[in-house]
Order: sequence, then structure tokens, then C-alpha cells
Amino acid sequence: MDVDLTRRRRRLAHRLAAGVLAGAGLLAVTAGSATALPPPGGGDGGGGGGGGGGGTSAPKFTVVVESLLCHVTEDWTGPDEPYLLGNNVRFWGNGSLNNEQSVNIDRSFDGQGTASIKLYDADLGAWPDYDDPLGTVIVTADQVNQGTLTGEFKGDGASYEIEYHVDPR
Ligand SMILES: [Ca+2]
Ligand SMILES: [Ca+2]
Repeated sequence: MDVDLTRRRRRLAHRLAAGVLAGAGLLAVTAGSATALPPPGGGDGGGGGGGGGGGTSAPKFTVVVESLLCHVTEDWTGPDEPYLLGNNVRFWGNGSLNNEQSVNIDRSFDGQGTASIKLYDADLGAWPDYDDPLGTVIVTADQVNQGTLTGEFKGDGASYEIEYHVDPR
């Protein structure tokens, strides 16, 4: 009985350790919430992977997205209709951007540990032409007070940049 319990605990500990190592290998962050981790980005340049485990003590911050620049649209003809998600909640858009056009965003959302910024191009939004995921930028707590930072979205043949900064909260 006691032996079984001990074994079970040991096995669980091994599994936990393996999970922490796997997380650390993907992205070096000091802390993160496993439940807040987004799935991998929609494209090659979409952004990093997930963060490690962590508790409720992960640093809190506010992500302020300053601007969005479109180098190359996803749509083949005419402008894209880009919109942005912060931690999977839409906070801006649709806008309308064509090649080499930019727009001021000036919107913010709160994060803790890590946060995700996702860019989509709106299409029909349903079958047979779902909105296109163009990538994910991962924001980490160590970006607080680092001034204006740049993130790239390069999913689906498109090319976008955002400028953002991260304030303590
Ligand atoms: Ca599209
Ligand atoms: Ca579109």
C-alpha cells in the first residue's frame, strides 16, 4: 500500500519535471500560466511557443499596441481586413490595409506571465472562406518597461509588423 503510493507520487513527479523541461525548451521565460498559453501561430514567422509553468504570482502587465503595418496583404486582390486578438479576445479591427500601409492602434489589454497577440484577416468568416490566421506574437513579462518593441506576423504569405510596449500593472 505505502509502496504503491510512493511509486505513484514518484511517477507524477517525473511527469511534472518532464513537462517543465519541455516548456523551458520552447521559450525561456521566468514564469507563465499554462492555461493562458495560445496554440502555435498560423505561419512560419508566427512567434514562439509556450512558456513554462507557474502560479498565480506571475508578473502582471498591460500590453499597449501602438500601430500595425502591412508590408504584404494576405488577400490576392485589394486590401486586407485585419483584426487583432489579445489573449484570444478581439480588441481591434477590422481595419483595412493594403501593401505598405499602416494604422495607429492605441489599444491595450492585460496579461500575466505571458500574453499573445494574434492577427487575422477577415474574409467570409465561415465555410468555405474562414478568416485567415496570420500569426501570433508572444509577449513576456520581461518586456515590461523595454520601450517600443516590434513583432512580426508572416502567416499565409502575408507580412505584417506591430509596434507595442508593455507597462507594469
Ligand atoms: Ca484572406
Ligand atoms: Ca480579407
